Amino acid sequence: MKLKKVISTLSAMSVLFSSGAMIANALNTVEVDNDTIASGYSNYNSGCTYITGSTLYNGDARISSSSEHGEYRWYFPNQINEVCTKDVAIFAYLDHGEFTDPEAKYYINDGPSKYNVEYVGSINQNTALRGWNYVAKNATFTGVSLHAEVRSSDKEDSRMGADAIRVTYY
Ligand SMILES: [Ca+2]
Repeated sequence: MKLKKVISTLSAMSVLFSSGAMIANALNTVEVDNDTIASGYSNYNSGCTYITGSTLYNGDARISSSSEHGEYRWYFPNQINEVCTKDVAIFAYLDHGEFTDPEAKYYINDGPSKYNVEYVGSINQNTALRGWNYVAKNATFTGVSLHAEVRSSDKEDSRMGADAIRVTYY
């Protein structure tokens, strides 16, 4: 294989990986959107306002105030039981001009209490792609998992957005 071909193959692989398209042997993928009355999701938020807009996933999202700490929990429709160490990857749907948190932090529930959470990674929402973004993956010990969570970094003049989220165990 010529060097040029190798390089183009490698860069294609890195594009696939960074976009999150390469999730080999995915065991379980959960996608959850916001807590509209019609959605059936019993999500939780603290310090987040409900907004609507045409670029948002299903036309809605939550956003934190720039002067207040914001948190948002997406509850899964079914409890995930992966009682061993698993890699978990988080993807976030972000497409709104006011999602500007430079370090929105994502967590995964990994125990019976809602306070059992493990940090997975962060993303700069201000420079994120429009649409689905790969946030991070991490090896977690998942006993039972009922939700994913995002917390604002509380950096000055920034607002954390919470739209749809996708969590993949593999
Ligand atoms: Ca939404």
